[in-house]
Amino acid sequence: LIKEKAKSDVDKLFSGFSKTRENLSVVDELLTYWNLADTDRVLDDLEEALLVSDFGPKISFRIVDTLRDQIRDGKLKSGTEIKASLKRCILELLTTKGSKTELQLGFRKPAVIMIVGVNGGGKTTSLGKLAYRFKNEGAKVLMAAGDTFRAAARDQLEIWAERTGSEIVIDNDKKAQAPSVLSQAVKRGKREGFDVVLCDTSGRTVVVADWSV
Ligand SMILES: Nc1nc2c(ncn2[C@@H]2O[C@H](COP(=O)(O)OP(=O)(O)O)[C@@H](O)[C@H]2O)c(=O)[nH]1
Ligand SMILES: [Mg+2]
Repeated sequence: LIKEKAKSDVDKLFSGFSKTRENLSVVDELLTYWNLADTDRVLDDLEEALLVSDFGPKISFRIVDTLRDQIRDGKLKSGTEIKASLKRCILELLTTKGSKTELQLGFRKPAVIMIVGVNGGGKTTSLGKLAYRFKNEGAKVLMAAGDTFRAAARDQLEIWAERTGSEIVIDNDKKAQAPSVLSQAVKRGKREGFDVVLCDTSGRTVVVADWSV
């Protein structure tokens, strides 16, 4: 019964985040059978569960440190209390706004942002999120489809441009080269008074030497 109740609590908190919820279901197991002697192991596992659920290292460490302090001070004596405290920590993070959430574009127009990183690391998705954020702040956004390696990458970026109401520069030529697409985009950004040019790239892999911008 306790396990079921705990599961429904966690489910309520994380409904809508299906991947995250799946990863966090391990927290249920961890805390249901928690006892004081297991604290270090359980907190390590909890930290891992938070990390794979996209909480980010800084936030995950902060949450686990808070719980560790509360356990050490005798404020939390059962798995249920730890779970309640975990919920409070997460809710607090979600509801308190940081003071520095505003994105700084710098003084030159357009600001050029190039997203780089390993293949599949979330570059294009992050670019879409940035575009959404900049649009909401009233900026005129231009995207540059600099991932010329994967044909589908352009389509993926086009969808983000539509979703966010951004303009996009694409070179549909099969032999299109990333530097040429990006330079076309920056030139257009200058000419047409865009506030920001968001450059997508193909990232890099160790096995394909020239798969990079
Ligand atoms: N869980 C999770 N998945 C993400 C996140 N960002 C992107 N993804 C997923 O990771 C996969 C690769 O993302 P994509 O943006 O195409 O990566 P890219 O190859 O670096 O451009 C996609 O299935 C995305 O939905 C994130 O922050 N969390
Ligand atoms: Mg991509």
